[in-house]
Amino acid sequence: MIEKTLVLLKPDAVERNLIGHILVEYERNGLRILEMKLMKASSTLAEQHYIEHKGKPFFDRLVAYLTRSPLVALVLEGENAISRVRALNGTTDPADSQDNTIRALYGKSMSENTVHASDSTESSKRERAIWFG
Ligand code: FUP
Repeated sequence: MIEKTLVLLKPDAVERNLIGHILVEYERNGLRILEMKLMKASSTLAEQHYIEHKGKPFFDRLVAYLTRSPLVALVLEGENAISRVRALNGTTDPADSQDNTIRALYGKSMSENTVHASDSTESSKRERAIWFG
């Protein structure tokens, strides 16, 4: 099934000039960039994006991280894009991520793990609406 997924190249990726390094991984795997923008996220946007984590101990740190400097938001499209992009990204904690995943290559820590990708059809729809209207 052809799917769309919402990806963020988070502030630590942009700060370290990793945009191109990360995009090449997606493009090389046949995923097409449908939308893309460099922007500084507001707290409101970051809180909406991570609403499922509201109230958790790491929530405020997560919002501060996502809003501290520009990020890249994009929509990727391809066959089984949602699960494929999650696999390319690797597990949430870069320390546990499989070799050659984006988080294993570039992730700094659990709280600065460089990339985000939607985890289901529903979250893809919700997150694409948040970032691209
Ligand atoms: P993922 O879907 O892999 O981005 O992971 P989650 O939705 O579980 O977590 C969202 C973000 O919260 C992660 F990118 C990292 C951060 N997080 C923490 O900082 N500490 C935690 O214990 C869990 C998640």
